[in-house]
Amino acid sequence: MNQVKRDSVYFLADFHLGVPNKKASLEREKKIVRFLESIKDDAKQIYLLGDIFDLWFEYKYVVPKGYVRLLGKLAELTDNGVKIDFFCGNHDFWQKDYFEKELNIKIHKESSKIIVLDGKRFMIGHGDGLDKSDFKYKFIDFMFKNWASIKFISLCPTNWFMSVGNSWSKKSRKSHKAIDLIDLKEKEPIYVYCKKVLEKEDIDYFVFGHRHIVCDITLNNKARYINVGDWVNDCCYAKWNNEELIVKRFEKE
Ligand SMILES: [Mn+2]
Repeated sequence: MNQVKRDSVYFLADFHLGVPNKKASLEREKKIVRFLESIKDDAKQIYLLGDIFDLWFEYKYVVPKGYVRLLGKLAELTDNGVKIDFFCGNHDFWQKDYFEKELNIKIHKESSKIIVLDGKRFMIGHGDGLDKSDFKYKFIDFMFKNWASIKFISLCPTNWFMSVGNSWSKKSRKSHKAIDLIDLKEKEPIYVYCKKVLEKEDIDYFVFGHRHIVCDITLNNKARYINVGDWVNDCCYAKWNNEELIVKRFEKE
């Protein structure tokens, strides 16, 4: 058997599997699987930066239906030694231990984390809840993510919560659309956050999702803010090849 040399690190986000309907979601899922197949001999690490599912609420004994092609491919990758980390987004925050136990994928619930690759410092995460002074967001965040709410939801009938949850999730995406049209930079919350972090921290690359906008913005003489966009429209990803971080588009390169 040929020895494969895996040395690239990939970042991707916002697949939003499950919407807008089964057909479109399945098509997207197959495309993502083709992408994962294309990098399987090259990737040493994959960071999934959240909102992979449009709604994921995991119960003690039950997980949402569907997505078996993606789950199977992720299992194949980790079985073959590719490391995968999953940063929960605002749509798929309610993970328990299914991904860790079944797929050997590490789950992160923190809003961001600093990782070091080849001496470069990356701050990565989904991209929501970064600004701790945003009280409106913090309140909503608290309502849905605290232990008691999660326990309460898990005791509600599954069918009831999943249908309420799905319609909430659709609304949340619609509200996204309106703000996605704003100018980047000073009006872009993640950009503002990155600038603030740079006042205190030494970071080379900020990599986030959540905004459904692909961007690669220079922040100072070395730091960049990269948003990998979504797979509903953009199908982009960022690749670290040990020297540089490149943003690429799958099947349109
Ligand atoms: Mn999001």
